[in-house]
Amino acid sequence: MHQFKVNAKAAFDGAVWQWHQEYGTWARDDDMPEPREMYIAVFLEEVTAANGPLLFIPKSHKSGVLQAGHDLETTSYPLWTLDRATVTRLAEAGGIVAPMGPAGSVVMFHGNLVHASPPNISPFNRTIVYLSLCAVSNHIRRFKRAEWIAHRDFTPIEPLTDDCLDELAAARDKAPAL
Ligand SMILES: O=C(O)CCC(=O)C(=O)O
Repeated sequence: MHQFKVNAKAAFDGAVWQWHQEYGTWARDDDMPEPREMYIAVFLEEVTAANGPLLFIPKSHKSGVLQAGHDLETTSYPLWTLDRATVTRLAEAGGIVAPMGPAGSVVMFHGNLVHASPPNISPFNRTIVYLSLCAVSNHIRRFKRAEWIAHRDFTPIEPLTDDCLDELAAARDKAPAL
């Protein structure tokens, strides 16, 4: 896992994320060899049309790594962002969708999928946890960004059993009350 982050897009103040591809940043900043990265988003709060949902351009991941410019100003996080002509061309072909759902919903998407999100002008917070993952053999080769942004522990993730949360809850229930 190369990155684990919490994007708290706060009510009224949550800011824009410009159009970009995840792998565009991993390739250019961190020298990840192949676009074999996946992104997992876990909604900690309900995501609606009003509170700054993610916006996806369906099938845009099939276009490979698109030309991009390094945006250090308009986002709270340096990103390799796509120009308007590219976004227009892709959106005219594939449309734009916003994955929405209640807290606990999970979205998995390819590292080359073009996405963005608008500001959150609503009175409702929109917190999403993101995991950036890729095959261990494809780990980043350049260590330019801070370790807390681009993790360098390449230990494979071990899957737990399907009922691991039940086991945890049972252990907790058995523990003596303090
Ligand atoms: O959380 C958001 O609104 C956008 C996040 C995003 O695009 C990213 O983390 O790359």
